[in-house]
Amino acid sequence: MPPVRHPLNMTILKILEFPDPRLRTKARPVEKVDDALRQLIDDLFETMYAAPGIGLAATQVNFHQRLLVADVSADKTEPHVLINPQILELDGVQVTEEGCLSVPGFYEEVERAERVRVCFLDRDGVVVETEFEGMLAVCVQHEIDHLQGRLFVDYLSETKRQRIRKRLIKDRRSQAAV
Ligand code: GNR
Ligand code: NI
Repeated sequence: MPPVRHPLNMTILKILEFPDPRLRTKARPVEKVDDALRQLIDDLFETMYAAPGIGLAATQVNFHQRLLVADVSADKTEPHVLINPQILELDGVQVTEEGCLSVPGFYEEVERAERVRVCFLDRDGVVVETEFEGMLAVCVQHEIDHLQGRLFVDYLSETKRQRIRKRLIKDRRSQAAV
């Protein structure tokens, strides 16, 4: 299926699903924040909002550069773009039920830091240093994991991960048969 074209030249991109080996790719730093990158950022938002999801890493759409978007607000009015994010400090602990657009239909508790201090470039290429907390901190840690080829299922037991893996492969096989 071709990608779905939207007004204003936005595109909903195809999201890779576990256990696709491409999700294990370690992203390289973005070298230049230009209009082509901003087009991809718009497509990431369009894809994330359409899913719907609260975050999306470039890795999930098979683009292997350090770039993520997030919006955990209820009314979807607080978009965040992090280019070349680096974690400076983690503190506190929180456990939340996580899901992932690349692991559709599965939700499991994961322990993360309560607060994360990060340095990144914004969509104009300006260096920003900020602290995120609560759900936004969970989301940013989850997305930075994607950029390193790590998924939330990696924090689960081998048994649980295998069960999820087999179920997703089976579901996809039956979808393909329709
Ligand atoms: O939409 C998403 N919801 C979510 C819920 C709890 C913890 C993390 C997330 S991120 C996820 C979207 C996604 O897969 N981002 O990579
Ligand atoms: Ni995810």
